[in-house]
Amino acid sequence: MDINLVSQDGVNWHELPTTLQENRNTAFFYNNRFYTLGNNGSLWKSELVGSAEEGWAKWQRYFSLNLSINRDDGEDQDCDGIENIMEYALGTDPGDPTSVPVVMASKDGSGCLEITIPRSYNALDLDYIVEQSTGLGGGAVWTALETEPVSETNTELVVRTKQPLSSISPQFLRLRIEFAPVVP
Ligand SMILES: [Ca+2]
Repeated sequence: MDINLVSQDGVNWHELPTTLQENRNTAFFYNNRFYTLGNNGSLWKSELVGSAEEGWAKWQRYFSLNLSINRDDGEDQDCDGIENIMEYALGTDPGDPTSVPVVMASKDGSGCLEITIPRSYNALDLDYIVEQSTGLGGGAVWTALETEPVSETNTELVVRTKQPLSSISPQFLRLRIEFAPVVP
C-alpha cells in the first residue's frame, strides 16, 4: 500500500511523497499517532503528530465532523441569529435553533448591574467583553463597559459594573466575544 495523502482534520487532504513499504498492509490514526500494520503482526507507530486540539479548534472539529456544521466563526447554520463563535462562547448547540443562550442581568445589593454569562466548559481561549452604547443601529458607537469580575467558573462568568446603575446614563448593552491574545 502506498500512502500519499495526509490530513490533520479528516477534511483537508494533502499529498505527501512516501516511500513504498512492501510489507505495510493497513494504516490508521489514533490519539495523534499514525499506526501501520505489516506482515507477521508487525506494528509501527509514528511520533506524536501535532498536539491535542483544545478550545475553538476542538469545537469546530466536533461539530463539523459529527453534525456537518459549517465550521467558520461567522456562520449561522441553524439560522437562530447566533453565529458559531457565540454558540461556542455561550455553550449552545450550533445545529439546534431552540438552543439559545440566556445572559442574565440584575441589580445587586450595592446598586450595580450584575451580569451572568453562561459559557462553554472549554471556551477558555475567549475574552468576554460587555459593551455599552447610547443608541442602536449602524451609527451606534460601542465602548467597553467598565466591569469587575464577581465569580468565574468553567461554565459561568459573572461580572458587575464598577459604578452603580444610578450614576450610569440610560444605555444599551451587548456582549462581544474575541479570541484572547495567545500568550507565548
Ligand atoms: Ca446559530
